[in-house]
Amino acid sequence: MLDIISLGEPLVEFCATRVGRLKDVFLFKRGWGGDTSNVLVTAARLGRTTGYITRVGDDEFGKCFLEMWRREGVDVSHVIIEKNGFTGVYFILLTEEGKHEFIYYRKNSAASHLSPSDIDPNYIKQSKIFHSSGISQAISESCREAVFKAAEIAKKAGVLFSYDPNVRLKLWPINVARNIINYTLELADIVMPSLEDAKLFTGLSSPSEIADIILKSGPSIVVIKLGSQGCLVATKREKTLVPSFPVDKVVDTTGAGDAFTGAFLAALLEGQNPKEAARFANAVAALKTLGRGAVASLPTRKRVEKFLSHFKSRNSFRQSLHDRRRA
Ligand code: KDG
Repeated sequence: MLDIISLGEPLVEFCATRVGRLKDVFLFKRGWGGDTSNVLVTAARLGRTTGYITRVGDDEFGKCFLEMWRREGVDVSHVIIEKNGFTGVYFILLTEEGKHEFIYYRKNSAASHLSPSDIDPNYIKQSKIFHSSGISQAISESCREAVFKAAEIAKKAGVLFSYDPNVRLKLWPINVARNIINYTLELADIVMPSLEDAKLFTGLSSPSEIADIILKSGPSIVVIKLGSQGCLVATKREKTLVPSFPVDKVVDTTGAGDAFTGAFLAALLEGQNPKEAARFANAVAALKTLGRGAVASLPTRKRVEKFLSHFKSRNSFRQSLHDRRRA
């Protein structure tokens, strides 16, 4: 039995090594991306067992991905290598401090050919969480159907369905995105959108109102990711703003939301409550922003624990100063 299974598209990543327009950047750092792959690699680095349902091309990049997942401990038994297919690619342009823009080369990629017939019900039934995203639903109709099939299998088998709407308007128009996302929310148990995305599919702007409206459609846990502000964790009983951790210098926020998602799911599986899981996930997301690309700077558990203990000792030092002043 695996802890987390996901379905979606991996993308080979070329991250600009300096701020600037595509025509002015000559050096790119090769890495690994694709929101659902990022979630699995995060959770695997934190010690959870994970598996991927996807398709890669029978090209060099497909082989590299398989090597990377094996190295990270992600199960690849349900990764299909598509004959004459190609693995998608994206470029990350750094537009200003910590901000980015994505340029995709993915239309008709191997992963976009995923379809319901690629879903092995037993693989999903034997996991604890099935995770997918709006990007997986946007890349093609057949992949969208595959997500729905997998989510329905998960629901019937009592496997939690975790969903990140991850809106990419380069992949589908907002009216289609809105309909599909709002329908999917009704199937999901855990929903983790960024505030920016949630504004697009709800038409609302307050994180608290957004959380309420998503909770009404069915999920039991909603986390609105607020970037440098942390996140709002909402259940039917309470809503809590969980602050982020300050870091010295944000280099690249690509994949920080996926790092959050992978860490949040990993922490829930370890028995942490949603607020504790959100604090842990905020730490993982903060550490991810220290490096370029979606995967290279994902922390190991040891690194996260060291980071958290640093904050704990800083806070207890502050508390003792405060107590001494009051005494
Ligand atoms: O969240 C980061 C991802 O968006 C990135 O790795 C690429 O999956 C990607 C996409 O389609 O934008």
